[in-house]
Amino acid sequence: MADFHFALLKGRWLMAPKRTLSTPLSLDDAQKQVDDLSKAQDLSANTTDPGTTLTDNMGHVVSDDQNSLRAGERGPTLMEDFLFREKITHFDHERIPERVVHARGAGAHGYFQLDKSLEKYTHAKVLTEVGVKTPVFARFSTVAGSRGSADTARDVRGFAVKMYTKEGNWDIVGNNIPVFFIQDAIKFPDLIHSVKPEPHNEIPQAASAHDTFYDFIAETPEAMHMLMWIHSDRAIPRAYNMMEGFGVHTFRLVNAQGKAHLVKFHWKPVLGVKSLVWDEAQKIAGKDADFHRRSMWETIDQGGTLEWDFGVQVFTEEEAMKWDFDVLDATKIVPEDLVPVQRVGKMVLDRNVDNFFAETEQVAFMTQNVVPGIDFTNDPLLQGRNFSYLDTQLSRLGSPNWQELPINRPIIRVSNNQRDGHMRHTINKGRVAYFPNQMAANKPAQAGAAGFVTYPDKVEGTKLRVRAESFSDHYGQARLFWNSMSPVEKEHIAKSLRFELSKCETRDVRVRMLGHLAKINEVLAAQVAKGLGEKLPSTSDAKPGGQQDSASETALLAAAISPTTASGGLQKAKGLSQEEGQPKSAKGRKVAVLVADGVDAAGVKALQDALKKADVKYDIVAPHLGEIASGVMATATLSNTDPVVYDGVVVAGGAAAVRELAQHPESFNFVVGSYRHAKPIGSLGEGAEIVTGSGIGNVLRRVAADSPAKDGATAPVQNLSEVAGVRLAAGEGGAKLAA
Ligand code: HDE
Repeated sequence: MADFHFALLKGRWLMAPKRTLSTPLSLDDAQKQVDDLSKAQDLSANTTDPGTTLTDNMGHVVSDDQNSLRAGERGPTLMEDFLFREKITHFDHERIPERVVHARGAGAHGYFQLDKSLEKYTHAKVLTEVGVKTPVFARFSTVAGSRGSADTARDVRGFAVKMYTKEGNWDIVGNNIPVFFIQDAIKFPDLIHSVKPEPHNEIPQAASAHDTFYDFIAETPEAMHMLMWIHSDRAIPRAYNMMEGFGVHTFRLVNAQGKAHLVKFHWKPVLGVKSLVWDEAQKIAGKDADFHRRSMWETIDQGGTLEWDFGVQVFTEEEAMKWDFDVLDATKIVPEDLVPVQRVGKMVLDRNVDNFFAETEQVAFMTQNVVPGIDFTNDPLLQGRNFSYLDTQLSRLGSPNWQELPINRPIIRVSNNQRDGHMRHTINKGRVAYFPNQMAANKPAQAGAAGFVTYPDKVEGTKLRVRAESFSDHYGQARLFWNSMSPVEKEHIAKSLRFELSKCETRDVRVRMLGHLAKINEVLAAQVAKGLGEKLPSTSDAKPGGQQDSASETALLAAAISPTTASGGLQKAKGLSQEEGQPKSAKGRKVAVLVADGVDAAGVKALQDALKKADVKYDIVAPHLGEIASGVMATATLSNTDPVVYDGVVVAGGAAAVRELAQHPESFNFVVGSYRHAKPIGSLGEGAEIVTGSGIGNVLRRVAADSPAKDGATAPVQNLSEVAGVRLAAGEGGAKLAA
C-alpha cells in the first residue's frame, strides 16, 4: 500500500494519493486496490433483477396492467387510471437523442492488463503496474448511420475504450483508421453535414456515396489521406475483433521526473486485421444488419473473448521536429518504420452488457478523460474534441449528472462541491458546498502535485485564425498508403471509388474528385475515370467506356507507385497493408454446414469436432429447424439465413439428404454465393453433387484440371482443413477458390 492511504469513512473508501511514485506496489496489492475500488463503487449497483410481483414506479403493487380502467365494459377510458398514465408517459419518453455521430454501435465489458511497464515515460498507474487488471468498457460504432442502420456500411469504425483506473477514468476515444478527414475541429460540423443523409430527402442512410459528401471532400484536400483508408478494406471490417484501433492524435506521456514524450496509442487485434469484400458487406446489410454486434455478442455469450494487444509508439518532440510532417496534424500517421509499435498490454472483452440502453447507449466517452501521467498535445482536432464531448453529453443525456450513471461512474470516489441539477442521484450531506471553507476544514482538499497537473508546455504566440504551414502537405501520405497496398487492395480501392463516385449525380463533383485522385496516383485516377466514363486530361491510358480487360487493369494498378512526401522519406510503410504480417487463423470464423433429413450423421459429427477444435463457429443449416439426425440439430434454415453471413460452406453427405437439398434452390445458392465472395467450399461424400450441380460445376472442373488435387481427386475442395482454413483478404470472384 505504498502509494495510497485509505481511510474507511462511514463505510466508503476515501483515498488520498501520495506522490511517492518510486515505490512499486506488489502486483497483489495493486490488484486488490482496483478490486476494492470496483466493489466500493459497484458499477452494477443499480442493476435490478425482475421482481416476482408487478409494481408501478412508486412501488404500488399492480393488480392488472393489461386492461385500462374504463366506465363500463365497452365504455371510455378514465382519466383516473394513474397506472395507464404512468405506463404510457414513461413509454412516450423512452427515447433519448441518438449520438449526433457514431449513433450505431455496440459495446462490451472486459479488462486491460499491462505486460510491460512504461514507467520510463509515464507515472500513470494504469501504464506502470504490470499485471493489474483494470476494468474497461469498449464501444464500437459506425459514424454516419443512424442508430438502426446496418453494421457493415462502408465507414470508419469508432473504437472507444473507457478504462476505470484507480486514478479516475481514462478514455481512448479512437477509430479503426489512424488518421482523420480534417485538421481542425471547427470543420467537423461541415464534414458531418456533408456525409449524413442529404437534408432535403434524408437519403442515403449510412453511406458516403452521395453528392454532398464528395462536394465537400473535393473542396477539402486535407481529407485525401483518410479518403484512401475509407476506400480500402479497413472500412468494411469482418468483425470488431478483426480491426485495429488507434488513438489517432499524438498524446503526451509524462514521467515521475516530469519529463515528457509524445505517444500514439494502438490496439492490435489478436486475430489480425480481416475484412469483408464490398459486395458481401452490402448484402450482409440486408440479411443481417446486426452482423458485427451479433458476432461480438455470440462470441462472449458462448464463453469466448475479444482480444487486442495494446501498443504505443513513443518518440520525443525533438525527433518529431525532424520529420517532414507535423505530428500535431491528425491527417498524418507516424510510420511504424520510423517508430515501431511496442506491444505493452492487452485488452480482453469478456462480458456482455445486461442492458443495452443503460450501458451501451448511456455510456459517455470523452477525450478529456485522461489520468495523471497522460496529457494532451496542441493537435487542433484534439483540442476541439476536448470541448465537444462534454457538451454533447449534456444534450444527449440531458443533465450534468450523466456522470453519475453506473456506466460512467469512476471506480474511485467522486468528491467535490458540484451540486444539484436534473436527476441528481447523490445525496450530498452537510452545509458546505464551496471552497475554501473553515466549516468543513477545507474538505474536500486539493491534492496539489498528487492530482492531475497539466504538463507545463510553453505556449506563446499571436492570436491568429490560420493553418500551420507544416500542415500543408495533403497528398504525400495518401500516396504512401497507396504505395503500401497489395495489388488486390489497390484494386479494391479503385473499385470502391468508382462505386461511390458513380453514385454522385452531379458530374462536376465526380470530375473534381478525379483531379484529386490524379494527384495521388494517375493510374488509379485513370481507372476510376474509366468507370465514370470520363477521360483524365493528363493521361493517355484513360479510355472512356473502358477498353482494357480486368486482368490488365489489375496489373496496371499493381505496378502504379507514386512519389511520396511528408512520409519520413519512405516510399512504402509497414503496418498499412492487411496482407502483410497479419496472423492467419480460422478462429472466430463461422461456417454453414448444409444438412437435410437422411444426412450422414457420423460425417457431420466429425466435421463439428474439427470445427470446434479450430475454434470455428458454425450453423447447421437445413430445410427445417430441429433434429435432423441423432446428434445433428439444425440451428438455421435454408430460408432464414444466407451464405453471405458465413465464411465458408460445407455440404454434408448422405444420398437421401442430398436429394432433399437438391429440391431447394437455396442449397445451390449457398455454393454460388460462397464462390462469389471467394470463400472456401467443402463437401462430404455425396454433398459434392450439390457443389458440382450448383452451376459453377464447369468452373470447378476446369480448376481441378488445371491444378489437380494432391490425392488425384477431381471433386471440389474436400479437405476440411481448407474449410477451417484462412480466408485471405481475397479479391472478389472465385479466383482464390483453389488456392
Ligand atoms: Fe468524435 N464525437 N469528434 N471523433 N467520436 C463523438 O461524442 C467530435 C473524431 C469518436 O462510442 C460525439 O458522445 C469532434 C475523431 C468516437 O460513444 C461528439 C471531432 C475521432 C465516438 C464528437 C471528432 C473520433 C465519437 C458524438 C472533430 C477518432 C463515439 C457522441 C474534431 C480519434 C463514442 C459523443 C461512443 C463521438 C465530436 C472527430 C472518435 C459530437 C468535434 C478524430 C469513437 O462529441
